[in-house]
Amino acid sequence: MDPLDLVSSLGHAESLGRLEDLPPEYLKAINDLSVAPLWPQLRGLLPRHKPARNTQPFMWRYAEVRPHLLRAGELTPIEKAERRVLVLCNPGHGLERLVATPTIYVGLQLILPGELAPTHRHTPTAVRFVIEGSGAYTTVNGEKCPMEKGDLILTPALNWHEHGHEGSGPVVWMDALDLPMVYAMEASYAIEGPSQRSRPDLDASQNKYRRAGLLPYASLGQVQRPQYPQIRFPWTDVREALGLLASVTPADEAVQLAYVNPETGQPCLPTLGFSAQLLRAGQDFRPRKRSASSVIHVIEGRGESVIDGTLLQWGEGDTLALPTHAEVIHRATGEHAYLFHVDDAPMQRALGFYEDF
Ligand code: 1HN
Repeated sequence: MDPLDLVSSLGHAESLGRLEDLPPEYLKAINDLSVAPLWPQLRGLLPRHKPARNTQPFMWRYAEVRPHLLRAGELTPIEKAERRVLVLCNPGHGLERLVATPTIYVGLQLILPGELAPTHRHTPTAVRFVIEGSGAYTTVNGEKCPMEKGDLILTPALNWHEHGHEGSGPVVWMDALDLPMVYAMEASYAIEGPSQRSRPDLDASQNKYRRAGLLPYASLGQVQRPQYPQIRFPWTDVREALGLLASVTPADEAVQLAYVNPETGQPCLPTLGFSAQLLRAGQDFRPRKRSASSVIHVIEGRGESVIDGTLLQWGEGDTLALPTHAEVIHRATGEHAYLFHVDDAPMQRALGFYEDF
């Protein structure tokens, strides 16, 4: 049977009534009551089989953005910025909405030696992924986390955080936040607070959760587990773990590690998911199509991706946006490449509709 006949046999019209089909006085009467008919908009809200997407497959080249970020360091003192950030805006959403994908905000943040980005906490959840430089730190609820290249640092919703820089040279990191969702919920706000520098608890979660399979003994008896036991995930450990995983993973399978809560094995944050991938040289990697949107940051290496037919050739420091339901091929050209993924799969799972195909 023709699929269109099947649709009509199920009682679904191919096209629904339009606004113009309604008498103007009827429309005015209901509009005056702040009421609108659903059917002219129904197919737009619920397209058949695949969502409508404005997000473009897109790439921001680090080499192109970096000079402007450094210039911002000259143009705008930290006191006038609080957070000196250039936001990566997906062209499919324009420059106003400040989104890389519908759910993921991404910015590149610069801190210079001696600067302090003051303490605050807010309802959106954030992570930092360090791109270059050394000697900066983020203090999260009193825990002082060093920031070295490739480190992932979590600042969960409503956790106090501030950034400082005790080294030399610029430090740049990528911020990823669930801000678009929280803002859409009309729930986004911040509170400023005093510096936490008086009570630094140096990198405590790193020392407690040093190795997979080993937990602080006392935590076994805890009825209430800490919501965010591990705050920092150092790149040196993740890179080594990826190398070991690669050595036992068949050539046609993904070498990818999820950043999880070590107490529960669940994604380390409730809204966004994070993973690191070793892309082996010289072979195409075709992940399953996913309902989640995502952002990929190139930690090391060179390569190219075809995303919904768009070819993006990437190198170290570049950042890519992937729409929901994207058809994706990645390949490393040259040596192995290392990718950091941010996705909204945890949010989609919580809402009950995450799919991969
Ligand atoms: C924020 O708090 C930081 O703490 C960075 O470094 C970027 C973007 C939007 C809202 C809050 C930070 C942010 C942000």
